[in-house]
Amino acid sequence: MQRDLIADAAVTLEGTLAQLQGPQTVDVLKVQQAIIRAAHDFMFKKGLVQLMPLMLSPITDPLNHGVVDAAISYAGSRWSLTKSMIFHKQLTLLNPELEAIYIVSPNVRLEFADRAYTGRHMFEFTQIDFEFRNKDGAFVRSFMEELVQFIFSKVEEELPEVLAKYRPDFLPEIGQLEVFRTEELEAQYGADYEHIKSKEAERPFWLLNHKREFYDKEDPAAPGTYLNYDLIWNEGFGEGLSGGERENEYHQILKRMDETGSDKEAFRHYLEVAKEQGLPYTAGAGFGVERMARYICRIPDINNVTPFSRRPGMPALF
Ligand code: ASN
Repeated sequence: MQRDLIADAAVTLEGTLAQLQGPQTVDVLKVQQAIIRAAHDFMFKKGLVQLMPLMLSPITDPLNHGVVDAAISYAGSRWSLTKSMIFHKQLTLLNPELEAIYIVSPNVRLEFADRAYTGRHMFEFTQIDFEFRNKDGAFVRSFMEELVQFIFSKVEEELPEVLAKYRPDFLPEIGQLEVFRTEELEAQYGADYEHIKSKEAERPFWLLNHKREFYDKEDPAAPGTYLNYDLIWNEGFGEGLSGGERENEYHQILKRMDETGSDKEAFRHYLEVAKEQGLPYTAGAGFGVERMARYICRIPDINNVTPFSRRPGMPALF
């Protein structure tokens, strides 16, 4: 996306204060609040138990792209700021009393400056992250469809004046979303398939099979493909959620770690649990709160969704 004046001015005190005090910021904050309240309500109704967020951990999400390492030494250990709580979700479900959990999870991902103007990246953000034991991807996708519909209905009911400003044509009906596969879209549209399809689509859609982190399960029926899924917002807003069924068998995790070049030593306790006790079979996903607010309010640059600039690779004053 193009650089815009407000965004560039955000590194000056004047620009920072303009964003902090602007009316759009208040609208967006109300939308985010409505999203989180509705998500809590929905999760409670569906019986998911809330886990408090952890900001520091000896292991965290390796992600499928490089970021600046955010780690500190403390108590004789090396701790990373959590990029997601993926492993904590899976480990928490070792407790036999828990079937499903969720977290309102602040994530720090110190992206490089090449992501400064994608419109979709901030170097810290919040995702609502959830995980089910003994459920598959199809279950998680229909859970998410119901959740998005519930959130959209609440936003429409509670904030009609905000929606009238940004989305007078209303939010789309969710129902059952169309499902595509990465390899199909790539064959049809070329390398930029996700962006092109996101711009063309009239409603959000699912995109299956990304080659990603070692924890997303490889399809045993079709090795080399993965049982994961992204929810892609239409109108060009792009990825809003990612999730998958998880690798839980020790040898398969090792194989996937070899393929992705992961640091086995850093994950030794996780691997020990997988080997000695066995990890539960789980599936889940997480969606970005700021990205959903950006979609609802049709804001081109996600850095205008926050009162405090968090643009990748760029300084901020507060
Ligand atoms: N929340 C995502 C998941 O459940 C992981 C992530 O944020 N990278 O798969």
